[in-house]
Amino acid sequence: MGNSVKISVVKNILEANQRIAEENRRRFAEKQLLVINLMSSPGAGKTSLLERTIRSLKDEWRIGVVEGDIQSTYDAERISQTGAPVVQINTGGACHLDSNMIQEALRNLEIERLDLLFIENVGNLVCPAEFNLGEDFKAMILSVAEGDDKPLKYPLMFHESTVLLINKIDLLPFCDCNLDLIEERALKINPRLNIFRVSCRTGEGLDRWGDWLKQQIRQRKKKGSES
Ligand SMILES: Nc1nc2c(ncn2[C@@H]2O[C@H](COP(=O)(O)OP(=O)(O)OP(=O)(O)O)[C@@H](O)[C@H]2O)c(=O)[nH]1
Ligand SMILES: [Mg+2]
Repeated sequence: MGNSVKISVVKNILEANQRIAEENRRRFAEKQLLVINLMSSPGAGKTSLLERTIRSLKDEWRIGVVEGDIQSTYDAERISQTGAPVVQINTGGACHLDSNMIQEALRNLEIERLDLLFIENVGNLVCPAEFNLGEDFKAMILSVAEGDDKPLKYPLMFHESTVLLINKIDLLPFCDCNLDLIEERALKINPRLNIFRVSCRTGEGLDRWGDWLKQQIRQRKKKGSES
């Protein structure tokens, strides 16, 4: 009996989240805006990737960011240095963003002026993957220092993501981490993953990621306003 009550509460939360996510998705589609939900454990390199990506694409495309953190405006300040419009969400303890928080944040962002919106989720390798925000797709970062066993231990995020960026490859000489093994394990969970090996420190691999992203923005515009 106790169990069934608990299950139904969780289900309600996820259903409510999904409903608002669909509203967000319709709004994004109307504007033909590509929206990417960026997830990883704390410190894997989400903000560093955004800084690099914005700087290399900003002459061609208009990019905005929603920053999700438990507290502080530190990441939003980093992003604003690039000149991109940014809104900070503080979850006040929650370990993930939900679609309602995104709906609120959109009040402070002129999305009609954007081609691409990144949502940097709260650093956490588990919970963010459970909550759709209305994005076109999810992208995740795994840094080599976290170890090549992570797809085995945290499969949901790998399963839900369209993109896997393996970051900090400049640190490979100092880590016991086998990149081929990460890819093999991740692809077993999700064969459709697009995988990029990158370093946000040296810039290695980021051109390929940037080219792929530009292609996605163009495709989103071609697709028009269907969600
Ligand atoms: N060596 C190395 N360090 C990196 C790389 N990418 C990021 N870092 C460093 O890793 C640390 C964390 O990077 P962030 O970009 O802040 O990571 P994050 O995922 O946004 O962190 P949270 O928002 O706190 O979850 C910083 O000190 C970065 O300079 C990389 O490719 N190589
Ligand atoms: Mg960050």
